Amino acid sequence: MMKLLSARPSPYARKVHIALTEKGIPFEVMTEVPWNRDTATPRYNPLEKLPVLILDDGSTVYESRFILEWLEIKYPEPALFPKDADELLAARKLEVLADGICDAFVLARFERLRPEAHQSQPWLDRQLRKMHGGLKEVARLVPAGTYCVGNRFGLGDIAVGSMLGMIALRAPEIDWPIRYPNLKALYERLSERSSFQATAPAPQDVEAGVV
Ligand SMILES: N[C@@H](CCC(=O)N[C@@H](CS)C(=O)NCC(=O)O)C(=O)O
Repeated sequence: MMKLLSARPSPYARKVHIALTEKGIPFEVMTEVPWNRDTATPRYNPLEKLPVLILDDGSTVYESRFILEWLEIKYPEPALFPKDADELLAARKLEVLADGICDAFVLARFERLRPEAHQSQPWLDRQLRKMHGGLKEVARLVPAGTYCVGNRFGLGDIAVGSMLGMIALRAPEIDWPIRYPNLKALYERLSERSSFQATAPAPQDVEAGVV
């Protein structure tokens, strides 16, 4: 059976977990803290990041966007990528934005872990600006009262939903549910799905700093 190397707070791993669940593919979860000294992550991905999909023959697929594409090619039904070209591009754009917001959060988080005297406020401001700018653009692109693209659940919802869940948990001071009622309604709708309920993010203890 396929294995998913995952971390409980990771929005990138959540995307893959949701896609596997929605496609009904049997898999086992291996929960890791990629920052810990004893993590297995580098054994499966030389870039030392999760999520990683470990296949039955021992080969591996990593990088959440690529994993979702790999899954769509290998397990086309039920489709999570829109068939219409413009809708597919719209969903992929939302994924670029959602992942980019998560990337900015990660950069800010590690900056905040540095000794206070060494932290760069301009760098922190820059990442926060990207998060706010990204959310504003996602809110502009997501229609009110339905799924992200083409009235059907799919890639855009997986990416945007995973990102919103991460912001809700890790950056609750960002007031996106008040500012963007369409995103709030979308997140509530997505949270009713069992694939979202089964993958709700949770913090993990990181034993050391960066090793
Ligand atoms: N672009 C990557 C990002 C993955 C990522 O940053 N994962 C984090 C966990 S949330 C990680 O493993 N970080 C370890 C590292 O960057 O060395 C993806 O979409 O898969």
